[in-house]
Amino acid sequence: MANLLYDSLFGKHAGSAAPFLHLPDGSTITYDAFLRMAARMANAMTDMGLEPGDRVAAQVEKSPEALALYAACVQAGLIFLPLNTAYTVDELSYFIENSGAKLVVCDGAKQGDIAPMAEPLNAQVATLNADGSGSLMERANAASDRFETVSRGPDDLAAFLYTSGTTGRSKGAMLTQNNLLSNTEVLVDHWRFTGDDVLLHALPIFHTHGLFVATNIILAVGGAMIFLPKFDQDAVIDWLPRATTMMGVPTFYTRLLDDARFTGDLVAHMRLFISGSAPLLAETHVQFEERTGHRILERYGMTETNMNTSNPYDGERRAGTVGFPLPGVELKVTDPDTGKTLPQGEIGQIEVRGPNVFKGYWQMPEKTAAELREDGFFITGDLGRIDADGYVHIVGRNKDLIISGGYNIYPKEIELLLDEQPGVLESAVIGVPHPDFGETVLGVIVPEKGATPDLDGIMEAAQHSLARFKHPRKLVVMEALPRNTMGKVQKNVLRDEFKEMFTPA
Ligand code: MLC
Ligand code: AMP
Repeated sequence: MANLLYDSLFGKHAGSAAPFLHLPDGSTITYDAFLRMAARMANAMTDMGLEPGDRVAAQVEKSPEALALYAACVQAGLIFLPLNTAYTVDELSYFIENSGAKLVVCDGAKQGDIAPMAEPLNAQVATLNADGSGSLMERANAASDRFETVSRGPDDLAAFLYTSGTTGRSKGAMLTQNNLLSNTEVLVDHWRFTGDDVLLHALPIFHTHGLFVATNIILAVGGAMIFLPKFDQDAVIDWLPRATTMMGVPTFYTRLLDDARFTGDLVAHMRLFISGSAPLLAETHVQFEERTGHRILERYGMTETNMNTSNPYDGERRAGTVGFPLPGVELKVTDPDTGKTLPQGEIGQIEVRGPNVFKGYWQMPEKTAAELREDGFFITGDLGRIDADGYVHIVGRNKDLIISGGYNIYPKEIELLLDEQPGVLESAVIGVPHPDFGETVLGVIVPEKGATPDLDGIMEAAQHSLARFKHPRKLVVMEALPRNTMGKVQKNVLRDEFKEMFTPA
């Protein structure tokens, strides 16, 4: 048996001197060098006693070595579990425990905090720093650059990506080799990627967008990536002339449009700009076309499903829509109460089915059953409609979720923390419009009778427990939360009341 994901993305480039990664210092890593580095890492992990099916949790800065760790896991049949570098040690301990990770790879600076937490969970710890140094690479450098690829079937798991839930507990979305590969193949075709493409990669590599959509596509076609550690406006503008394509969250595009150096001339040679992970405002789409002559191609995806829909490559890329279901993906809009398909044009919940849809949540059969129907349709939690021409519009969310700069934030997790703070009776966390991040977090606090909660102290508590991007940008105090007759907090009323807090009219 082969290892289809490894063979299709990585193995076929063995020995190739073609450039894979262009780095900010002007150096280039070829496919061959990258694959040999990955093989060494696969050997290092196998030598540490890891076996196919074991989970490898990685909280590491973006670097060629970090990407090679993904390749090494695929080659060795290990399940790759990338984690946001912003997560605190508190957050991390849950992922390690829940996934049963056998190895945690982290930055050397965090080893002192992570090792004592990992040890009782029987997880080994190895380090990988932003500059590619660390104990994992020491082991790898001493190992052979040949590794016998472990056989894997299409239904075997390739990765766990954690996504938060409405109850505040994160769920590990189990993605199979075929989930990833089938989606990559469709996207390569749909977006016309070839080996001549050079993708400007400024996204993080711990999420679907930067890891699977961007990287897998380039690997599949043998193209190259300009691999920037993060979205740095100056670096992006410097490197754009050498790219053919770019993928980003809407914040990338609004930031570029705010920069006078971002002109039509700078990007006249570009083939394609793609946006996703959060809604792209129609006005951004229009402004972008006016400035550059390019129409951003917007697509819609999720951690659990990879990409579901896309605007067309040829044909009209319609602003404010996410285009059509991708080949092989079925999409329907249903009544949230009955699950029945609604007539075209009506707003309902979006459900999708296809080879892209994940296998379920790790060790959470009830949560899986609640969202993944027996017939294979996944209930996305997004609300949308299909217009007369078949374009899908996302009009809202049926889930209590905030998307800030492309990062998902589940209010419940923050509310649980706020509710525990001294003097706080209850709280509500909402997303309000933000000019840079699209939406941002606002915490509404109701004090206990006679109490005056210490708002600075509360923010400090958030800093300790929660990743920076989840921190409320502001806390406001109210006497009571608005509730409906059933006693449910009316977040829509709060959202309306505070909608101009960061974007005054
Ligand atoms: C950083 N900060 C954020 C933030 N990113 N706060 C809220 N939301 C975010 N997204 C914090 C920083 O820690 C910093 O804290 C402060 O906000 C300002 O930082 P910045 O320098 O302006 O931010 P920057 O580092 O430039 O990051 C912004 C960003 C980044 C938009 C470039 O967040 C990003 O790359 N987002 C992409 C996320 C992504 O890839 N999503 C895909 C998910 S997959 P301080 O301490 O300085 O105040 C998915 C499926 C699909 O959704 O369909 O694709
Ligand atoms: P994640 O769980 O991080 O993968 O985020 C998935 C969610 O991001 C989806 O359920 C949508 O709510 C949102 N999303 C992704 N792409 C788009 C888009 N193009 N427009 C609007 N929302 C999007």
